[in-house]
Amino acid sequence: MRKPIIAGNWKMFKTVSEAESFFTEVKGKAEVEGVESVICAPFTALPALVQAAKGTSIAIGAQNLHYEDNGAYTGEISGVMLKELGVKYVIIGHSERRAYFAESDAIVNKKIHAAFKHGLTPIVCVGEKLEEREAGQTKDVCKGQTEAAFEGLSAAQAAEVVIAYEPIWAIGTGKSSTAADAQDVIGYIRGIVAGLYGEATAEAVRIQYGGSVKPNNVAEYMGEADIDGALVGGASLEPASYIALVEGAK
Ligand code: G2H
Repeated sequence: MRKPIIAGNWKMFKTVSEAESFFTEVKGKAEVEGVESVICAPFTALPALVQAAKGTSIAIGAQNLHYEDNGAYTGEISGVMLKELGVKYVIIGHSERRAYFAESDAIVNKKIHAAFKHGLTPIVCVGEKLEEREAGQTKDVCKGQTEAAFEGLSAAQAAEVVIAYEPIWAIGTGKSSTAADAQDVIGYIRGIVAGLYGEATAEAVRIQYGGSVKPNNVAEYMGEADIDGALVGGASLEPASYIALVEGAK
């Protein structure tokens, strides 16, 4: 049985003090038996959140890492640094990183290997652009991104990966994929993993849907056989909304 996982992706929102007050409000509430609750915050807020999350079941994640451990990479943060902080998850290959920071499939793959090297669990984003969807290329795009992401991973590592299927046209737009359409693509992605590693690994991999998930639609997605949770941006920023998302994933 795969444990559902709700991950808030705060993107470039919240100062340290804002993050601390958010956490005070969700502590004990965004903690639901049988659901994994993860907050992926800006780097600056991670130390305070890791401290605040001690003794709770809420895990803390970063939104990016560099694939090298250290070096002359001005402005970057490595897996070594995140691991020492006590961060558990790291989002890799979000479409905003791919679009605005030129992250290729090859870089995404290197970052996934770096995450595993340092005991971090990667949340790997895949998904098609609007024009790709309209051209009927959704599954081909997801296949290419998934196969490139998993290149060189062992079956044990592959089983640990969390995939987030995020159709780019649905991100922050208020337009969400229907649960049935999301299930169709996510079931297909699980089949890609089965082709690479076999059925047992594919059954273990958790695949989230992401793109305008809200408290009022999360249960619909969770009702689908292959959807194991959600990666949520805008609706994860308010404590009451985040709590409702975690409760909705039961
Ligand atoms: C997609 C998602 C979070 P939102 O980027 O990863 O954001 O829920 O605001 O569409």
